[in-house]
Amino acid sequence: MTDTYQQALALIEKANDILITTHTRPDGDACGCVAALMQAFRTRGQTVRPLFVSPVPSWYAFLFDEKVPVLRKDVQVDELATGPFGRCDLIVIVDTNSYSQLPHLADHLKRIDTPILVIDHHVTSDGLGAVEIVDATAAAAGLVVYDFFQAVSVAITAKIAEALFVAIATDTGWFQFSNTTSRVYRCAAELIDLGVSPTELYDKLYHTFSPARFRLLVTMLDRLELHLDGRYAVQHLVQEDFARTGAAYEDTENFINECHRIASVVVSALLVELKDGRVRCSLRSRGPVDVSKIAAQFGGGGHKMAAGTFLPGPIDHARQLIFDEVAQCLP
Ligand SMILES: [Mn+2]
Repeated sequence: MTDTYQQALALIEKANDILITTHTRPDGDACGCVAALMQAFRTRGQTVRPLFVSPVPSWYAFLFDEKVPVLRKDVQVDELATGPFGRCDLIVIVDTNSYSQLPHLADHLKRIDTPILVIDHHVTSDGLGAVEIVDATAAAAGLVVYDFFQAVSVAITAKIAEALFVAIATDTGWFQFSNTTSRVYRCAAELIDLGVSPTELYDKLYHTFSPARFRLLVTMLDRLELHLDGRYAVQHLVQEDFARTGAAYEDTENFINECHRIASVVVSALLVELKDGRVRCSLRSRGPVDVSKIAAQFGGGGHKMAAGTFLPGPIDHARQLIFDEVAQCLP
């Protein structure tokens, strides 16, 4: 067993009351890892308190036995030190190691001296953890959790296997993205042997649109613009679109991938106007452009093929900012 695994295990064994969290806009990897770790900790008899900085999308809710509380909605920032969350003696952060990904929780984390264990697969790191299990070669944090469970002999129940499968399958675009290595397939195969039904999960994850979400998708597709010889695709959604369709902000998850069905598209951007007027920009790349560098220009981050950042509004201004950066990468 590696030193890092040993240190992580030591932290976990000492803990009675564990707060577990993940990045804003939690995706399948984030939700799957949190659900898997919660199961494992609870089996050990530990108290586990999940706390997210934004809501669990409805299509991942089946992973959890309870409704996961959201900071500033169900739990206020000043309750973190005084309420039940103040009693926790270990904080586990998965699928991120960046303060910017933990809005409103970051300041609390900087202030306290509760040990933090980070389990992540991103290159971007603020070094949040006292102990950090980070594997930037892993396609999903779910693989990092899986390897850790194997190394420290955590029994992977069917429920844990399902959560880890969701983590791995979603971060690889259901085994379609270029990060889908033999390691991914091997792990998926092990999880299937432990009781996962991929067909059932696929239905739960991908055939779940509400009519409102579908109408929002149609609106976005209708706004598609192709630039730079069809290599750059940009789409946007504004607040009025959410009001008109009845869809929610988290409904935009994975929308950006749709335009990559167009053969010429190398880089894509989806700009979503937020309630506060800022614009959330998601970026995807297929090919040589490293979109995490574009995101980093504006204080964001991510991976080579998938990244995101916040931009000042209005939407036309944000679109120009991103276009100028993309144009430099696609001469
Ligand atoms: Mn991930």
